[in-house]
Amino acid sequence: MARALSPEEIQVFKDLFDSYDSDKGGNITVEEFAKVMSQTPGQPPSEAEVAQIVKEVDLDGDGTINFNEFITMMTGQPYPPKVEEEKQPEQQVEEDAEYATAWKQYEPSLNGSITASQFRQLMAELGEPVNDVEVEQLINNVDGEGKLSYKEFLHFVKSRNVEDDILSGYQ
Ligand SMILES: [Ca+2]
Ligand SMILES: [Ca+2]
Repeated sequence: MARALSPEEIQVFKDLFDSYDSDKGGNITVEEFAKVMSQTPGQPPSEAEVAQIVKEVDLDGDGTINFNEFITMMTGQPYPPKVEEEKQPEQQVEEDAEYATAWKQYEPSLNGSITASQFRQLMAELGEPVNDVEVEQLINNVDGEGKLSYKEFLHFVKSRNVEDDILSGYQ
């Protein structure tokens, strides 16, 4: 997942954008872009070359670079960031099926409960081993009987995956 830009970073891009957008119209035209290019050291690109760059960056096809297109060009990532697509229902069902299958090895009806040690084994088999603290919190706090229902289990693995997703966004 792409890292979100901080307000400070966006401000830096905004200042740069404004310096390109010499008539402050909110768009960088080919002419404005060529002007900036001609001020940078080295051989300035021809207007045709600049037009080609603008064309590649111009995602909405209006012939100029707006602020969002500008950030996309500078960062190489879509801006504003694409909203993560909701998980497809099919995928959701498959995932539940995987958990249900794993669960059924210990408790075939999905209506009963498993013990803490079964829960540990189950999670290890899913490739998501749990630590003592998690087991303690989950099993002893949920129903006070030292057992875990399928519903509690499902809730746990799902909320755990969400946390992983959030944390991995910062790695
Ligand atoms: Ca302009
Ligand atoms: Ca455009």
